[in-house]
Order: sequence, then C-alpha cells, then structure tokens
Amino acid sequence: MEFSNEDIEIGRKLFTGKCEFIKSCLSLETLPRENLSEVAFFGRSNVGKSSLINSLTNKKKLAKFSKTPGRTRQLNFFKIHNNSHGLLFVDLPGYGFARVSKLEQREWKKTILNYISSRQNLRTIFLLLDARRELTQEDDKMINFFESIGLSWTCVLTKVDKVKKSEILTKTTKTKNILKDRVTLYPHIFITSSEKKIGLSDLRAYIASFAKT
Ligand SMILES: Nc1nc2c(ncn2[C@@H]2O[C@H](COP(=O)(O)OP(=O)(O)OP(=O)(O)O)[C@@H](O)[C@H]2O)c(=O)[nH]1
Ligand SMILES: [Mg+2]
Repeated sequence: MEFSNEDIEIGRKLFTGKCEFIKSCLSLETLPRENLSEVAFFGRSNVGKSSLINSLTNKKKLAKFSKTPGRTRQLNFFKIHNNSHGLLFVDLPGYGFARVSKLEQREWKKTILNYISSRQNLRTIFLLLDARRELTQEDDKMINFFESIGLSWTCVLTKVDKVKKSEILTKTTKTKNILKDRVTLYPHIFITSSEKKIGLSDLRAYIASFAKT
C-alpha cells in the first residue's frame, strides 16, 4: 500500500476542513498571494479536472466556474484548511478542446505555462489522463515542459469506472512503462474515478503531504 492509515487519516481530516473558492484569474498579476503551498490540476479538456476537485472536496459544484458549463476557462483557486493544515489548489483550463479557437488556446497556454514556471509555491502539478485514452502529443509536450523546468508532476488516471476492472492494471502498467524515463514524475500513479469515488483517499493523503503544518 502506498499510504499508511495515518496518512490517509490526515488526508481525510484535511478534506473535511473548510474549503472555499478564492478567485478566478485570467492573468498572472492577479494570482493570490497567500503564503501556502499549492497543487494544480491539469490535462486535456474533459479529462475530469473539475470533477476530481469536486469529488476530493465532497462539493458537487465547487469547481464549476466557467461560462460554458463544465468548461474551465480561467485559473481557479481554492483554499482548503483545518486547524493544522492548509493548501491552495488550482483548477486549470484544459488543452485540446476543439470548440475553442486556436488563438484563444494559444493565449491560455501562454498564461498557464507562465504560471507553472513562475509559481514559487507550486509543489506538484497533477497531470490527468483519461484511463480509456492514449497519451496525446499535447500531453507529451506538457510533460516535456514540466521536466524541462524541473517541476515535480504527478500522473492521475481518471474515469476508471469506464474501464473493465481487469483492464485497469494493464492500463496502469502500460502508462508506467511509457513514463518510465521521466525524471520529475512522482513514482506512484493514482487511479481514480470521480463518478464512483475510487482512489480518492490515497489522493487526499498525498495532497495533504504538501499542506503546511
Ligand atoms: N464516467 C465518468 N465521467 C466523469 C468522471 N469525471 C468526470 N467525468 C465527466 O467528464 C466530463 C468532463 O468533466 P470535467 O470535470 O468538466 O472536465 P475538465 O477536465 O474540468 O474539463 P475542462 O474544464 O473543459 O478542461 C463531465 O461530463 C463529467 O461528468 C469520472 O470519474 N467518470
Ligand atoms: Mg474544468
């Protein structure tokens, strides 16, 4: 097992703490200046970033702040804290969504990559991958970017409820193999379903390890 019962309990407690929306940012000038560690959720559009934040925090509508329902278009900041731990997390706009113009996508990308490379308190970035899909070129480019700036990143498979139980292990092993030469990748791959609440306790425990005591 990846996390001890104690770690799991610390994670559970953090996520039963207060959780609030802080702000949406379109530019880097307006980022929150809280003195807290931060983790960010990133990946293709529709991969399940906002849903995962909602499931982790047990709040159905926390991370739905886009004009078009279900589509995140800004950097959305949330704060979670209890008496002993506190952390910011960020719901980032997804990449590769065909219905968004190329120009708009380029603008977002610039802002997001600037955020990722300049944010001092960013402890890890979660790269979400749909368990039914293969890694895309765009995913690969993002990974190269994280590695080029030496940023710790963490791989999360999403929507495993859509994959047969027998295929989950195969998919995980395959993904591990594809990513085996990546240097700044956290070695454990998280397997999750927001829909069926799978893998959330481990992920909460991991996230809590970045929270300030
Ligand atoms: N079956 C299943 N569907 C999911 C799961 N997580 C998310 N979805 C669905 O996938 C769609 C996209 O989810 P979002 O959480 O909005 O995805 P996102 O990555 O935030 O998308 P953008 O904001 O556009 O980048 C929604 O219809 C969700 O209901 C899951 O664990 N299982
Ligand atoms: Mg979203």
